[in-house]
Amino acid sequence: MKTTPKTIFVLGALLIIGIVIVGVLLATQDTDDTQQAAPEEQNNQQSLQDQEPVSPEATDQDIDTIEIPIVTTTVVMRDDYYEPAYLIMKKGSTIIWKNESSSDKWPASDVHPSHTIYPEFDPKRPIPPGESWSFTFDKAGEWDFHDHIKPSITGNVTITE
Ligand SMILES: [Cu+2]
Repeated sequence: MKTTPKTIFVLGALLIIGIVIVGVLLATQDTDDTQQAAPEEQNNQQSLQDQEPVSPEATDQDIDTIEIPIVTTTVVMRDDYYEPAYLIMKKGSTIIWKNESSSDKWPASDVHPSHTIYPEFDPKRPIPPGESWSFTFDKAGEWDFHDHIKPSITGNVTITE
């Protein structure tokens, strides 16, 4: 093809027509809802992908915010230990102290022998083998306890608000 002014004119006209067609197509796409939604979807997918690496942290936060329920649970009093000896419960929860040992038991709040830290947390009598004593914790705090007859047996109950 010879490079004549006519050829340049034709090529220029084709170029202008091409630019106009591309411009019209782009303008049509901009007003098309489905085409506008696509970038948002990609953004959402991108943000979900961005969140994946932090999901373990989110799980930790979930664990931190798990609500401790109000429960009634049993602490078995063995000859030389509590089972379990450490508990975490919500205020209003109840412990049933069950004596499955061979001798009298007397679970009570520290401090031995006065039990003044949580005075109500004290049956004020021995619990014979095979019997139980229930106590409902209505005060939040960390309460150490012991066996009043054998004070070397100890435990702790944490009561949350
Ligand atoms: Cu005591």
